[in-house]
Amino acid sequence: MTRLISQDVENISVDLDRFDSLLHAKTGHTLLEVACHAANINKRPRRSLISSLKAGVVPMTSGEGIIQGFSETVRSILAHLGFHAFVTENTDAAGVAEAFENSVDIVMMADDRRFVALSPKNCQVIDNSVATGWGFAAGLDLMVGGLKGNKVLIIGCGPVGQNAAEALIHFGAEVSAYDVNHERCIALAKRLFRSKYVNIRTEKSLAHALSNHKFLIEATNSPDVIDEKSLGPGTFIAAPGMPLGMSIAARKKVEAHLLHDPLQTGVATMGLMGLKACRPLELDQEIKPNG
Ligand code: 2YH
Repeated sequence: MTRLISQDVENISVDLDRFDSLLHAKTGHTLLEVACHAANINKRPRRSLISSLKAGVVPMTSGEGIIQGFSETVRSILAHLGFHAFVTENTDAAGVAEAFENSVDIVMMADDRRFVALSPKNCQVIDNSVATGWGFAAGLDLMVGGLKGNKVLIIGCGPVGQNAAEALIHFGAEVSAYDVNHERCIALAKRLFRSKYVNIRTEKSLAHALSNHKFLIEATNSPDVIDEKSLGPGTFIAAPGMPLGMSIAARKKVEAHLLHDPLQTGVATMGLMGLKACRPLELDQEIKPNG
C-alpha cells in the first residue's frame, strides 16, 4: 500500500478547476459526474443537497503521522464539489470528538492503513480503496463511451484493483486480471465467482495480456510496469496506482486517454457515496419524474 507524500498533494487544491477541465476533455464529464456514476447516482444532485452534507476531515498523527497538506486537500476536493467540508482544529480522538460536536454527517480520516469516511448516523464505513476502484472504473466507462461487452484488463489485484473488478462487472465489462503474484489473481477470480457468479480471466503473462487489451486499469502502485511498446495509440487507461506504473514514454503516448490522480477521484467518490448513505430519500426524490 502506498503512503502519499506531501509533494503528491501540494498542488491539488489550487489546480482543481484545471483538473476538472482536463477530466471533462477526456471523459465528457466533470469530477462530480464521474463520482456520481461511481456511486450509482443517476442524476446530478442539486447543489443545495450536496451543500447540506457536512464533512469533518480529521488529521491523524498515528503511525507515520501527518502528511503536510493532506487533510486540507481532502477538504478542498469536497468543497470543490459543493460539500460543506472543514478540517478539525484538533487531531486524532479530539478531532473526531470535535467533528461530532459540530454535528457532521461524515467524518473523514486516514492513518497508514486505511482512509475512511464514517457516517455516524447509520454506522456506514466508506473505504477509500473501494471508492477509488469504483471511481476509476466509472471514469474509464465514461471515457470509452460504455464498457458493456468490452474486454478490460486489471493490472494489480490489491484492494483498489479488486474493487475496480467489481465495478467493471457492474458496468458489464469482460474482466481479465494480472498480478505479479498470480495467487492474488486466482483469489480474486474465486471471490468474484462465489459472490457474483461471474468468471474473470486470470493472466499469467503481462506482455501477452497487454497485447490483447485496449482498455486497462493500472492499479499496481509500482513504477515502470508498462512501457510504450506495449501500448497502441487506441489504448485507454484508468490508473489509480501511486506511483503511476508507466514509463514516461508510455505516459506520453496515451496522455489523451489516461486518467490518473493521487486523491481527487477517490475522495470525490467517497463524498458522493457519503451523500448516498446520508441522504438516500432526498436523492431518490430527485430522480422521480415529478418528485
Ligand atoms: O496515504 C495513506 C495510506 N496509505 C492510506 C491508504 C488508503 N488506501 N494515508 C494517509 C495518512 C494521512 C495522515 N495520517 C494525515 O495527514 O492525517
